[in-house]
Amino acid sequence: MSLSDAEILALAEQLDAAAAQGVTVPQPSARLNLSVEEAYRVQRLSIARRVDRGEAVIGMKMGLTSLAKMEQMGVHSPIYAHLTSPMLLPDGGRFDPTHLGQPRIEPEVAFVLGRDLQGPVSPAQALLAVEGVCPALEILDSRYQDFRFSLPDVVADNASSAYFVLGSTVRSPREVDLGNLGMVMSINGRVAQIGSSAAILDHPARSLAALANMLLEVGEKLQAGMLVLAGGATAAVALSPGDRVLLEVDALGTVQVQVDAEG
Ligand code: 0L1
Ligand code: MG
Repeated sequence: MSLSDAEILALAEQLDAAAAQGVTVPQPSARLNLSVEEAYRVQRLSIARRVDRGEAVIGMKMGLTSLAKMEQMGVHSPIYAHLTSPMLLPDGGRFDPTHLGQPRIEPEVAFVLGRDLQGPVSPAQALLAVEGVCPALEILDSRYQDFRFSLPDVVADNASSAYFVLGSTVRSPREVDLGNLGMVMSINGRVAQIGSSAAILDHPARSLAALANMLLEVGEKLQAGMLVLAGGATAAVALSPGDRVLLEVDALGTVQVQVDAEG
């Protein structure tokens, strides 16, 4: 049986409050038969609450795009979520982990759209809408205990989004072959993950096209100027206070972020 509008709104309010306070809540699927479609309605309503508080939607992300991520989280298809203005940190910037319950980080590639992008599109067509590409780090924080969730649960939770950082150097996708770029993520000077852009749905442009095509199903499109995180190339790594993270991507350059130390 489908959820009522009141139940969908109540879930959006609960997840929005949990994200704002850095606390965990029970998974909706523990007591409700939430479909993926209903979970996206929860996600959109929770984002609408942020917009009401003055945040702007500045882009979108794809999640669960690599085999490593799908295996890590026990789910089997890519998902999308929304990026809002306070989530974007400057390259080399820092964040306070005290309002995050269980932060993790993963290496990504990001796109800056030069024009609107509406599905249906192929990966090559999707790339034509891209003005720039850069390395990116995504900081995740699930609103569910121990990152345990079903696919609808994590969709409702805006795909565990917390923060993201973009590299300062943005290249044209016409200058770089994005298909198999080496990616090395180091934490406190030690290599934590090694991957390839090929792990992002086989090619980051495939992920971008998949996003545009999924949005078409709900009558939406990506807009010029939007930022798009194509997805993690490896499993995510848990962060601790004081950690310094550096991502190096072949041909694209670097991006860095630091977790504030405790006290
Ligand atoms: O960006 C992602 O791939 C996150 C998707 C949600 C699963 C997770 O919390 O890692
Ligand atoms: Mg991600």
